[in-house]
Amino acid sequence: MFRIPKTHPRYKSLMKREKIVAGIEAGITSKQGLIAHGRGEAFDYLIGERTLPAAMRATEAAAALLLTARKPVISVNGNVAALVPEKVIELSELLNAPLEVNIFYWTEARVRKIKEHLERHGATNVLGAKADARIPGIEHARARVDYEGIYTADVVLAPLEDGDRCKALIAMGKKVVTIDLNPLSRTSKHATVSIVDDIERAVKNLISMVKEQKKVKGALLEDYDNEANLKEVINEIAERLQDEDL
Ligand code: PTJ
Repeated sequence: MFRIPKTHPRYKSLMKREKIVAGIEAGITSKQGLIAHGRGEAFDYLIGERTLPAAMRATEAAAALLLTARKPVISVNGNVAALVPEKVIELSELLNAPLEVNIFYWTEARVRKIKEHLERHGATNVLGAKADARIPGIEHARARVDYEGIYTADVVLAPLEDGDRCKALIAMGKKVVTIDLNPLSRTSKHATVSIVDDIERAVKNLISMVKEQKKVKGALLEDYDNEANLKEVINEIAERLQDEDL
């Protein structure tokens, strides 16, 4: 990894790049993952590299949905595995939800490497290698899922997801929580709950909220409207840009 001094004003952002590059070198992240990361960075700049109030409300709703799920599953791709391996494992343990490796740029080797990478970080229940079921209506590799995992899950947490698969999972009757810095993406629009935030910040917040809500069991979901929340995100970004001293 390239050494970035902690005093660099863009330390956090540069370290994320280093993790993605290391993921590519380890055969975990796809080269296309770099491009996706760059798009995310651009949105994060507009957002102000912090969690927006609307994203916090979405995270609360997501925690409630995941805690009340019968069978939640967390989908992990090459970017997620490179950026937040420990955090997705912690969340998986708190929710009793298995991790399932599910990638768009599918190769058998990459599925195996992501699984081994998560196991090296302490994961004990990583699905995705069987791929013994298919999500109907999708022709690309992300249709390949484990029957005992995503195929029979009622709620899927699918960060940095593909719009097609999000739509297809919803068509199967599942609820989908996504984390995507782009509030205009097809995934954000189709998901049940879209958290428009950076994956590191969002998973950290989700962990805290799952811990809090485990005690209270609120009815946070009743008033949640994803479309309205995405509009709120866009308003908050626009307000920030108007107020910004350029
Ligand atoms: O590992 P694979 O083969 O499954 O490939 C993973 C990528 C991410 C390359 C693949 O799913 C892909 O091409 O995704 P998209 O369609 O580019 O969508 C990724 C979305 O994630 C974009 O809308 C980005 O803005 C967003 N994004 C990128 N980095 C982050 C992010 N959202 C949250 N946190 C990030 N750090």
